[in-house]
Amino acid sequence: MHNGTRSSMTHRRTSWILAVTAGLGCSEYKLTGGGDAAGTDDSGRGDDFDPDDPIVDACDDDISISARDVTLNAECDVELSTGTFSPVVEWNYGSSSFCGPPVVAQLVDTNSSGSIDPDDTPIIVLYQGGTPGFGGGRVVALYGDNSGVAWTTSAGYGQDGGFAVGDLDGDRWPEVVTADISRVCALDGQTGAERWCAAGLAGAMDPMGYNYPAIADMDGDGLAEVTIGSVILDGMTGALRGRGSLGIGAAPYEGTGWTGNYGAMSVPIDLDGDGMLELVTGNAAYNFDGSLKWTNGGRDGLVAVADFDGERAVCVIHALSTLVAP
Ligand SMILES: [Ca+2]
Ligand SMILES: [Ca+2]
Ligand SMILES: [Ca+2]
Ligand SMILES: [Ca+2]
Repeated sequence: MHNGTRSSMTHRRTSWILAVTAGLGCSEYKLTGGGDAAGTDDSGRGDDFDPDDPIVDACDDDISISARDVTLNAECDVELSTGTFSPVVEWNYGSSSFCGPPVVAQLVDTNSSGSIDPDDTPIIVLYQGGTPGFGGGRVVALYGDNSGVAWTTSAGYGQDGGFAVGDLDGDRWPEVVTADISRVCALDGQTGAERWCAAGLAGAMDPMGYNYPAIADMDGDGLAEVTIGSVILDGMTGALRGRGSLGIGAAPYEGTGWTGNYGAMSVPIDLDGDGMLELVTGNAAYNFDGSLKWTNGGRDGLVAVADFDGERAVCVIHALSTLVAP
């Protein structure tokens, strides 16, 4: 899977990780087409929260779950159907080991319209090379139609973690955010040119590189911020805007034979509907300046945030270990 002396360790760590976060761990894969490569995740809020509507609620700090009746939404019912799945490799790129999930987005004005639009060919962005646990992989942008490499960086920016894509400076051209083991960088989406790097983030990020940045307008001023672990960065410059003192959105490896934590996957979301997003980790939510909005006094963990019963009360779920019993 990986070259280097730490390959077996990383591989083994990953096997546990996949138990709870399928698709986020390492895999030696080939890129396959044939599907709708234009699917993109929207990191925007996309909710219908009304800041004037007091919503505030939170899940009980007690991690034990007490069951209660909720109305079943039958609109989402899908009848089970079975069949065969026979994927075909449409094209592939490279022969070296890749790690970390790629991202797909329209980054290059392939139809020469003068702007990024839905008809531009989606670009696949991934890390190539590098050293597991240390980063250093170059960033490669591939045309989704197999027409070649759009751009590649000469320097390394990550290896095991993920990317975030969004317009950081408001010029309507997207940037690509990378994450190494202690550094977050923004690259020009059209060329891969480095826009800025924020270094010195060790302790706020996964030391093995399993870091997943996000883009959000944390303070509602119309300008994007970048979040990673317990840190909030200015989207234009990478300057530190806030740094929390507790969790980073990482789950302990306990029970696996390994020590330490996996991941930095914090979630930017408006927990209380006041128009200001909080950065949520497994044991704390941080305000824009990094101060504590909330803490459960417990351990860190991987998190997901949702309103499960439609009562507009947001609940935070956190996994306290990378090991999940069958
Ligand atoms: Ca275009
Ligand atoms: Ca931009
Ligand atoms: Ca902002
Ligand atoms: Ca808020």
